[in-house]
Amino acid sequence: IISCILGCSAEFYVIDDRVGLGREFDGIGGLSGGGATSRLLVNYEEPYRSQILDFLFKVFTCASLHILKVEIGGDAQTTDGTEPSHMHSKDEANFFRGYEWWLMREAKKRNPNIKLIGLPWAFPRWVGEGTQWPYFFPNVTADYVVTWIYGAKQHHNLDIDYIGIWNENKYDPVYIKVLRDTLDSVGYTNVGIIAADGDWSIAAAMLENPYLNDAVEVIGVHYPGTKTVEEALLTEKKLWSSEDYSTFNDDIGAGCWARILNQNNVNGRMTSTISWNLIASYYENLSFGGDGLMTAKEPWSGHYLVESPIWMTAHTTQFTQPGWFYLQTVGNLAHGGSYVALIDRQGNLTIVIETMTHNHSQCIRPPLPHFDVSPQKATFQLKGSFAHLTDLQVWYSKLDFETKKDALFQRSSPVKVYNGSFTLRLDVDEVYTITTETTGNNPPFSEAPYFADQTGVFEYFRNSTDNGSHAFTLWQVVTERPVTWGDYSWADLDVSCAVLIETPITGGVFLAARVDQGGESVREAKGVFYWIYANGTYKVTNDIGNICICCTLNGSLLSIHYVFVLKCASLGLQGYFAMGLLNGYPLWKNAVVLEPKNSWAALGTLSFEYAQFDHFEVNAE
Ligand code: 147
Repeated sequence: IISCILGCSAEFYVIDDRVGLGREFDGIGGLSGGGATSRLLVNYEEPYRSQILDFLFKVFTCASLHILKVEIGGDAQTTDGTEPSHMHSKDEANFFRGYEWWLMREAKKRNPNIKLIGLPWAFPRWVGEGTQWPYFFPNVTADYVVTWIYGAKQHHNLDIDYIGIWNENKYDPVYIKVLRDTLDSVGYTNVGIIAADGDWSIAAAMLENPYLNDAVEVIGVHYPGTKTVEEALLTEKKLWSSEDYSTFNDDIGAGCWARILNQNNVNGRMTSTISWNLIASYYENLSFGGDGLMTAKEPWSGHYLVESPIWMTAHTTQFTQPGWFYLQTVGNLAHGGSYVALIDRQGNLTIVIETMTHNHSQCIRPPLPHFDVSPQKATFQLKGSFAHLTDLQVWYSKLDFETKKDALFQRSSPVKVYNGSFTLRLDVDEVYTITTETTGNNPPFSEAPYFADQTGVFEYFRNSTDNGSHAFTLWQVVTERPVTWGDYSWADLDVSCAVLIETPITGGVFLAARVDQGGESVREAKGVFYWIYANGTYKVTNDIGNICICCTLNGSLLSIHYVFVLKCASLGLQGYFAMGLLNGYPLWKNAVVLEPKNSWAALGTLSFEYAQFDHFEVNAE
């Protein structure tokens, strides 16, 4: 954020709530299913599984999603696997199959206000009465779907907010009406119908058919390419991109996601965008591998990846909520990119700006028409309720395709607002959130780049007493000596370890005790070092270098000659005296150690070489 250098001129953008509000914002979401996209997540062990769920759902933490959409399992293959139905046959029901119930519960735990959506991709054969058509007996299908909503409440205390028809398939106005009536008849009047999770064609039908129009609360389309159609606008219904993205989650995927999150509203008046998929938790060589906001496909190792689309999500989700309103003053930037502004009508304002370039923001579909984006200066003029603001919080990302060193959801110093306006110098492939909200949170980036703490912990700190050039400091936050790893007070002890030297003749390993230095000064460490060499000799030194304290410097060991098997070495310290064993055989003893008196135990190698260690044990008094 830089003020103008001579000669540059900024374009002006007005942010004003006096001209009236735009559409109500319904939230950003992720889709589990369609199908089996979360399959591996459920097998992660703790704490990893909870960490992943926090990254997705915990409020003001990373993705902080507003919406979770799940597949209503239909016993059929639906892209990356099968999800089980709650009713394999007409006269049985089980609401504990699969993992979507569990996922919805976990999401609710982390965000009680998260909106839940269910949508069938497929149905068990009995629902179609033996056909491939679920609308022959609309009551049967409606009962089947409403039973799922009932089971969610009854067995998991989950309130489903929206229900869909049949993913990317034909809809039937009669079925939609029957579904609405069935929902109402059992008291689910608050459950809204989304239709038809395909193209925009239902909009024209709604204009013709008042019953259909009444029954549908949200027109949900897939992969709209940020555009809408005239009929959809004429219905005056909520318009959602109820499935979108489906792009590999590298930085181009992040560019796609950042662009459509803004432009689905700017160009298409849509008020919700839902990512297929929530999390890539399926084997990568299945269809559309890696097309999730993050990746967790190795439950056996616990490894998972928080990919850049998670941070693009945070730019909107951490500073808005469903029920906020878009302002009418949203739009495109003069030199490419877009901005949206949202308000909560209680004084809070969030502006999200993106400048994604064409080649760095292509989604899987539809094809993206050419456009240009170039660096630009943008002056935002705050009017109406926001004219009086004096400073705003700033969050920043840059997808850097040249250096590959991204800035992801970084907090910057607040921007000063002078006479209602502020100016940003925008480069390409960036996202800015400019907001009154102070709740933003970026937990995994508490450390400054390249610093590796050795003693104490140094965290990024927002120094609120200094709004000038020191608004962000590095803050040492440990104020008491921690219960350290290892025991700094170890004095009299036995250390033992099975060791395997892999380098013949020149290789070597050590076991040590009373080691008084680590980190940067480890080269000056003193202690008792018991060295074992591949050439069949050993040595005992008082430092990590070579001050010998044991006279058998060149002592030859009968059995130590390099062999590729583990040998058991032990080192014993008692007062001023040290002794060493190899494979239980006392090799040396009564070596005198005056200093240091106590400290860490350690193991290591003679040089940068392969060696193996097993059963490291410390027995201290
Ligand atoms: C969607 C499905 O709804 C998802 O379950 C998942 O399969 C996703 C993967 O990208 O795709 O279905 C579509 C498949 C193809 C197109 C659009 C949606 N298409 O070719 O336009």
